[in-house]
Amino acid sequence: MSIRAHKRSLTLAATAALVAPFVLAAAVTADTVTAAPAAAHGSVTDPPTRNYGCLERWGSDHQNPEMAELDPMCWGAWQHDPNAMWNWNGLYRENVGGNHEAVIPNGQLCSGGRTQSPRYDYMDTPGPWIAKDVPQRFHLTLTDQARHGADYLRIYVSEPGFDPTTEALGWDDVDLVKETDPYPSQGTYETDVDLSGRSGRAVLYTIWQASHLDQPYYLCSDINIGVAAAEPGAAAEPGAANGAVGTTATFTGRLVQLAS
Ligand SMILES: [Cu+2]
Repeated sequence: MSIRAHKRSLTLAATAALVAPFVLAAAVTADTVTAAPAAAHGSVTDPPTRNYGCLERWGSDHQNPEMAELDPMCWGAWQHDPNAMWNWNGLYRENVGGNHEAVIPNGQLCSGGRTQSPRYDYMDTPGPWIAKDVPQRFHLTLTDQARHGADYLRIYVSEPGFDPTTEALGWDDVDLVKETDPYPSQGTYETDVDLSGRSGRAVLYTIWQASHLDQPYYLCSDINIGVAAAEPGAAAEPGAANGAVGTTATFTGRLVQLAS
């Protein structure tokens, strides 16, 4: 990705600081039709990554002091560097050669090995990140504003004993769930994720290997497995809730507002 493209994203973010992410995305796209074809990038938007979740919940209200109590990890993230949220789609490295485990140190998986440090460093911080309730089998969506294409999405889940509220994610904390086939250039890449047998809190870790050049993205999404309404035919596990359900529900109105 070109430096110029990144500068443009930053400028837009600064001038549109109070604008919902979908509006911002539209502005970037419109601005770049006649310029660089790939001015924005992408991320897993459902279940949302740590920084995308903070943008969804607080992008239009990021100076609200109530965030410190309602959503302390997002509060910390905004204090650390607001550009981690405005550039929710830029958490990547380049020229990794597929050697993800060699390049990304343990404890730094959620920041892509502190890529563009210090912008995304806070994503590695253990703590009570708001987790999305998901059934054991759910649908993952990666939004690619740049239409880079994907060589693959490689999806891991943290092991049952891993506690993201006290530990930073390492390679020995995750199990590979699936690796997808390539996707052609398009706006979203969707795939089903099957976490049968799992319940409770976990980190979903997605590596998106973009196709336009060697540009992998490293994406942590916090989830509560088996808490949400199950898909037809599958039984929910109401006992798996760990207390985050009420907090998540608090944000429903805000999410609807941002998406409209
Ligand atoms: Cu890109």
